[in-house]
Amino acid sequence: MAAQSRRHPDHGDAKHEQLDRFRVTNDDTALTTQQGVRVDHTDDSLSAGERGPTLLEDFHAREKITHFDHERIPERVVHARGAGAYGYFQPYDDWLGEYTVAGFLSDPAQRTPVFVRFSTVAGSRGSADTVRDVRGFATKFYTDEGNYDLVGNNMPVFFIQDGIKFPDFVHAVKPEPHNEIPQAQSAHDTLWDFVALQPETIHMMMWLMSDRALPRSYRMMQGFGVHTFRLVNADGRGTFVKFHWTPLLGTHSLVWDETQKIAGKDPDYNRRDLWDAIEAGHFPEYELGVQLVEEKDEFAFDFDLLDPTKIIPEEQVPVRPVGRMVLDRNPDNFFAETEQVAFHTANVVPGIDFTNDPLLQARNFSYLDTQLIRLGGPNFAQLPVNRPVAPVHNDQRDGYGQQKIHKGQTSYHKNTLGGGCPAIAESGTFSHYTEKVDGHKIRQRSESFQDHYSQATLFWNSMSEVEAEHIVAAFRFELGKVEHKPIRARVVERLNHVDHDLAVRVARGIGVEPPTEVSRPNHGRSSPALSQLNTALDRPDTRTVAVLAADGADGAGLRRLVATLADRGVTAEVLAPVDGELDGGEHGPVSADRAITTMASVLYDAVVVASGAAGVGTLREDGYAVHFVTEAYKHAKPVAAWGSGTELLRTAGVTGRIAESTDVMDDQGLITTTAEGDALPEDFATTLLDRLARHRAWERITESVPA
Ligand code: HDE
Repeated sequence: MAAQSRRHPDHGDAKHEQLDRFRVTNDDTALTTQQGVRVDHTDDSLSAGERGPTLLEDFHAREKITHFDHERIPERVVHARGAGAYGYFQPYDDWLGEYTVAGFLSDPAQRTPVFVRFSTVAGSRGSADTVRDVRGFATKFYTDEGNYDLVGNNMPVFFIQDGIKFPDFVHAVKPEPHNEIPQAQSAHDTLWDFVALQPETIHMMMWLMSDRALPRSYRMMQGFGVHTFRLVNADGRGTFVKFHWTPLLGTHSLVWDETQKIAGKDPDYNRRDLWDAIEAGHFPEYELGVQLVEEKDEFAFDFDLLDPTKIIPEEQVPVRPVGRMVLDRNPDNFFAETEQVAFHTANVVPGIDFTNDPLLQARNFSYLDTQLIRLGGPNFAQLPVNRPVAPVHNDQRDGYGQQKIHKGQTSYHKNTLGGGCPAIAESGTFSHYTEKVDGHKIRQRSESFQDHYSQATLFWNSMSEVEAEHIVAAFRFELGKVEHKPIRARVVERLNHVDHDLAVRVARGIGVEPPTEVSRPNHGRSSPALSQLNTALDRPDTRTVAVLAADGADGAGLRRLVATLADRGVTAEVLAPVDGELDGGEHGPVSADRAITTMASVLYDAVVVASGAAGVGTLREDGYAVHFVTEAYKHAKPVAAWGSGTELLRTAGVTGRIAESTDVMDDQGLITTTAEGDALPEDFATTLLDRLARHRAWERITESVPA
């Protein structure tokens, strides 16, 4: 019952009441055809004799197979692989009411149901989660005034400035057309050919080569609306706005070697993490924040607010908190909900409007257009997940899959025969912002969009040493996969415009002559908000820890540790050479949650080795166990051991210092003590918790440790 109530939280949610009308189960039912005719046999076709031909008359077999033949719809051309969840959004207070009439953003009494779909971009529906890619972060707010879709990404800028280049960009990043290789990868010739020829991509490429492209979890990544949008208040006054989502658990990433291994060990890693967290009641939470710019300040920046390859540095315009989103319910059916959800940037409600950002303008065309083919016609807004909770009445009629039975004689405006209804609304309507526009018809981008490098340099300057190293390694990896050598050299030349040292470091790793001259001096400015090391580092909850143990393990110490971790919302799983019960000494048996061979260190946030001389002896002879520790250490994870468990660390070749007394030692995230049993000190667990909250021991040097 507890699990059930968690999955179906009762917060008077209008969207769930609506969805409930569509939910069906097969509990206590009999098999029927689509026509409701009961079926007594579905394993053998109707045939002329036991060994004879199948009869066309078999309507049940034909219907069953025909429906199956038509089960698939086209996957999204981008963002095909995703995972979704329901929840709600609620403003903290009413301060934003000064800037927008959108009640769901400014009335703290309103709790608006949402559906969020996270996604990768380049890969197909069945591709792995942990590839180097941008992540989609699309939110549908089912507001009382209609659906509002904030269709964002986990990076605040985009590859191109104008939507007309989007087909070119997507063709370049997707698998190459002649052999459909590589799947869900940016490390190939066509992407980098495009990048080298389109300098506006370079800022986004810095983000894509950074740790941002490898999120540890959808629950631990930021979201951005990317474009500058517009808020409109009751007086019709407009204010420019950028939207930010900030995860309460902090923004954290995996390391590259780890992501590649997870792609094989658990291709559903991020999707599973989201699902499991919600099932366990660890509801992901994000704070919505806004950067506001008065219209009079439109030209106060050294970049154009309409240019989606630019951020507004937070040090220039702070992010002001608006409210909180909680994701507390998994969908019931992946296809019906996560696959059929249809986002559209032009789904806006009163109080939110567009700007002339040329990327946004193209999106406002594309999203409706794409749903028409993907969902097979103009009635996709009637699919349960897409239905607004606000009433819908208009004169649009018919079309494939029409679900409504419109009564009455009229379906036109104006009419007298239908009493003039649906009538023109008099209040609560959307009125387009009355921006004055004037200009010649030209194909020409504004001069104010032409500085492609300053913010790429800003991003580079803002990285911590380890983040910068990861960026260099990523460029080396990706360009090292580019077969056509002149493309590598052209990208290095671009990087030389971002920062000379960056270009030289990348060139040295890919067999390209490093540039000798500085193409563009580094302006030296940085923005601390861009570094993930400045994220929340005080939340260990929802992390998972593997405890390696074998027969003879220290059951008393183990119980102490697991209890302290559980108190802080951290899950520990006991892994042993084989599944089942372990001898846990005088404190009775310990049950192993899984066999080591079914898991891998890359699926955990930290690894602990239990004390117990006999058990540790077994583990030291077990290559999987030894590798488990080495690999976690290599990936800068907290690695801990108590009592004789420390001997496995030595076998695993860790380079950090190991305690020689009962005092807990923390050497760059290597946490050890010789104590065991009931004497295992409390701060063994609390040190591990602190390290988990800080995510990784980035200061650890691991070059000599094998991967
Ligand atoms: Fe999209 N994008 N996009 N995009 N996008 C789609 O819509 C498109 C862009 C984003 O979970 C498609 O329903 C164009 C920026 C997300 O269902 C399509 C341009 C940003 C999702 C489309 C962009 C995004 C999409 C594919 C350049 C971040 C997944 C299927 C003008 C702010 C939504 C679909 C979901 C999906 C077009 C650029 C985010 C083809 C033409 C910038 C999160 O309509």
